[in-house]
Amino acid sequence: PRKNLTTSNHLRHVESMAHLPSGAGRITRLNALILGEALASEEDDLVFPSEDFSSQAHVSSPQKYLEMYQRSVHDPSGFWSDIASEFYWREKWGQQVYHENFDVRKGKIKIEWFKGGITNICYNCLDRNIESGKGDKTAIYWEGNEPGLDSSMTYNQLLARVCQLANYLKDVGVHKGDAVVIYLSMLMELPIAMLACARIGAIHSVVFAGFSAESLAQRIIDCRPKVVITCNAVRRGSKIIYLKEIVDSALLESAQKGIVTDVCLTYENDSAMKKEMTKWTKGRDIWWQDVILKYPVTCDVEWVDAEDPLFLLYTSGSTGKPKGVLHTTGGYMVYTATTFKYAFDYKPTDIYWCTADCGWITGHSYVTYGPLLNGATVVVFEGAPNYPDVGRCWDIVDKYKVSIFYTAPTLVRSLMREGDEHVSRYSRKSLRVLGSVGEPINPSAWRWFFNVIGDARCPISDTWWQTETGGFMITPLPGAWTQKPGSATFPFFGVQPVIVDEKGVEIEGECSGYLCVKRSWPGAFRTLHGDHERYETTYFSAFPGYYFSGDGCSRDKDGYYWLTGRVDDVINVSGHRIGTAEVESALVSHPQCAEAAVVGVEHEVKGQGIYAFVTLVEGVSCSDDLRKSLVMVVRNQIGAFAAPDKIHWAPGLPKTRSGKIMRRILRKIASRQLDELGDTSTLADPTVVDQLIALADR
Ligand code: 6R9
Repeated sequence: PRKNLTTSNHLRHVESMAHLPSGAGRITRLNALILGEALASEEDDLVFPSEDFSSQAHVSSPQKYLEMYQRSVHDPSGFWSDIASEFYWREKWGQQVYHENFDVRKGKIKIEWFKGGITNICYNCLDRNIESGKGDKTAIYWEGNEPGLDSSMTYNQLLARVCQLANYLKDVGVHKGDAVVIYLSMLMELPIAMLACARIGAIHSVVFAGFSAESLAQRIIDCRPKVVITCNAVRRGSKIIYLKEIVDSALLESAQKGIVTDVCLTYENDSAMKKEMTKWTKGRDIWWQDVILKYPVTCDVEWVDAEDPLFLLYTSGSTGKPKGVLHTTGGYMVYTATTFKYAFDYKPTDIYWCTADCGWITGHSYVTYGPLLNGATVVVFEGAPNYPDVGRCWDIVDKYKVSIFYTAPTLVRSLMREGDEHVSRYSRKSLRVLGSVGEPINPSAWRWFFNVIGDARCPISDTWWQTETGGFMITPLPGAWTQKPGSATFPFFGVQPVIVDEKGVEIEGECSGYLCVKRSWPGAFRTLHGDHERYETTYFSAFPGYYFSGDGCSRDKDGYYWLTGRVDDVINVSGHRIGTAEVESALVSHPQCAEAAVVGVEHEVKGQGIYAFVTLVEGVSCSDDLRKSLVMVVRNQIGAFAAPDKIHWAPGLPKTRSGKIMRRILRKIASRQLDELGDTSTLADPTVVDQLIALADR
């Protein structure tokens, strides 16, 4: 049942959407809906914002969006300078607001925004908000893994804590441009550490605390940090994870490769583990609590150029080596702040909770920077959403009166399976806006999120974006227009998405193809650390003239965008990007594995699951123990979240005569779509396909 559906609402939106520009929201066939007839397809399933919501929204109608959108693409300099001027700049940027070369055929890819502008993002998050009277406002509510364990911090207190750490980092020799690796769970100290680095112009590289020692070592070797920040252990659900031990092995491994880290600053998380129990390397390891409190609570800001690097965040690509995505300061600041404000219709009275971990881009842009730049109150949650029970999220929502709740489809699906009663026993009255990120949200999960969690009251911002884009690219603006469950709707200000065919030719109107972006936007990444060439070949060479996202996409008759998932060798498991090549190289490092090929398969909760075809070394036979030990290798080399869901024993793999594995066939076998295998005659040995099918359920 569609609530909030009134004829007057309908007509208002239909009329106004009809004026959207080409590609953006032209509604033509609404008669069926207006007459209340059955919906022909998902594309015709519409959810209308309520008058109440729209009338108070920052962007209250399609026309308002259109005016702003058109200005943002016709006059990007004017549009973004006006917004940037709301921040503090020590010195204003130069004559040219932005500079871009998006076309490999015209030379080196280069993106610059606000070059010459001198600023500091930590100053803009904290000092600027304090100066405007928000010093006593709560910046962070921290909720621990165990219910009842919590704390909070005002903007004044947060600034003091950030300054103490910043002073310490300077004292141990961290200078502007130096890297600092942060390997922490969702403690208050994680955003504090990010902000402290930003304050002194150091480049932070947060590594998700679910990554293994080997993955951490790989990242340490790549960015050579002066300091690694961690804690001794964390509780997550009913488990304890010994982070410091993982860091110890990573530091050992990187030292063996000649990369020595001088300082390992360790926070004593005494709710998980006592100091005395922690293994210690004298001279290198320092307890956070022993040193930080001695430092002054004020710290001068290192003023940096808008184009000075802010952080590196590693992400999976289609080769085994993770890519160090580099974001710079000024454009990222303006972009995350603006997207946060509009896509969540943020108001100063909101309490905002994003369930993402700061180890991923969502935690960078929308736990730390975007919200704090807006002076928002943010909930930081250490624990697991199903601990001690599956009602925990709504318990937290009620406890802090959360009004904006931003999460991933995988969590929505997993809670949906548990039943509505775990939701309905909580009030959730404070909720106003919901958000989704990480993977496409299927319409049924969208409906459940909307009807059950949000009581059919709260618009859902299904935000499509990537580590590389820094902030939202295609997203609903709550209240501005009609939503379609499962569609990310329309581009954000300044974003010009295009859909191209295999030849890189732009397709207009209703179509599907590869999602690219035509022009730069302030939050775009500027390079891959130490490998500008890979940046150009991965993102700008597939379809010259465009940034290629790696995602497939379609645009419907009304101009709505529908993301369909990765088209490269990347699997999206619970919203985490995992390169098939990384999993394969972990598997083949097992002494009994001769060859491996990994594909993604549909998974009810995780979105995609990891399905591995494994060929064993001559003479080795398959067994359950071997299966377990193969999974173990992946857990140890990448992290538990990358563990294969299925190991399929493969006497051989389908290969072309030139030796290329035909993944298309493997995907069909993995999803048991055996009548859709297609042409197998070009295979070097077509009989392997039958052998694989025969072994499918062994
Ligand atoms: C923010 C983030 C990026 C990939 C991206 C796409 C998928 C993210 C999505 C979505 C459909 C959405 N993705 N949000 N697909 N609808 N709302 O997740 O960054 O970890 O770099 O992943 O995630 O496939 O290409 P990242």
